[in-house]
Amino acid sequence: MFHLASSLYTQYTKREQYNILILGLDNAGKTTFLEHIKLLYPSSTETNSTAKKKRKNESGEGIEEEEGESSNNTVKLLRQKRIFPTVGQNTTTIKFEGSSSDSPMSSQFKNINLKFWDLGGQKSLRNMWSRYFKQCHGIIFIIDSTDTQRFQECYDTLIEIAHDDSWIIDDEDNDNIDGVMNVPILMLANKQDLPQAVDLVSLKTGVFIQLVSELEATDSKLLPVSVLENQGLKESLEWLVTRLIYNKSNKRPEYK
Ligand SMILES: Nc1nc2c(ncn2[C@@H]2O[C@H](COP(=O)(O)OP(=O)(O)O)[C@@H](O)[C@H]2O)c(=O)[nH]1
Ligand SMILES: [Mg+2]
Repeated sequence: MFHLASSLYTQYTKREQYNILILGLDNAGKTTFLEHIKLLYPSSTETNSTAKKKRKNESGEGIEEEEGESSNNTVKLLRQKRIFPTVGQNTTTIKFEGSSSDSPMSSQFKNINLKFWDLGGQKSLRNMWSRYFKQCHGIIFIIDSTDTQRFQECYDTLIEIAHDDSWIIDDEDNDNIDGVMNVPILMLANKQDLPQAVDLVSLKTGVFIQLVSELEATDSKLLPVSVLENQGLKESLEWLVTRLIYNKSNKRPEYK
């Protein structure tokens, strides 16, 4: 009885927090994505070592920020930021809100925090990713739609993620003994603002044609976006949050 009462208390007084990994090859737009999310949801908090490093103004990592964050013009603000290749990780937590209160999902979108990890995408850093799989509730995989030379590498990297041994979890919280990736994966075909970007249909029928069957039962979606121009960002995030909520019984959120 006490247990039931305390879990009800937790559910109604605390926010659900979902951890999301932002993955993809280097130069795909992962850090730009995170920076734009921070501008779109100004309640964000940086909680990581990168932020401290940045304040100390050490070289080689992170973003230099400029004045004027209160403006609504997030595209312009984003362009003022200087984004360097990520060496460590950037972490940000936002209070998520649906874009429209008329949406049938809007009541479900209440009291949700999203914690993002932007991990370095260079080949040498990718073997670190799996350390985060057990704690994550969802994955955003960003693809540079103009980098046709590396589509195969994107595909191979996605398959490696899906078949990683870390998904084999057998403890009292999670019972995923069959080793299938048990979190939703949102693939973003980024840089659609550029004329040389490959469109969604060509992406789906090209190298990625096998992907859906390779991802097996995993909840997945491939959407076109321009992270820099704020095209498709809120819609993408809403898809992901809907799937995180749907997957709640598989992968419980943290309560904060
Ligand atoms: N044109 C265009 N450039 C983008 C977009 N997103 C990111 N970029 C650029 O791609 C480069 C790499 O971005 P970054 O976020 O550092 O990639 P990361 O290595 O995946 O973190 C930067 O020069 C960004 O300005 C986009 O949607 N459109
Ligand atoms: Mg980066």
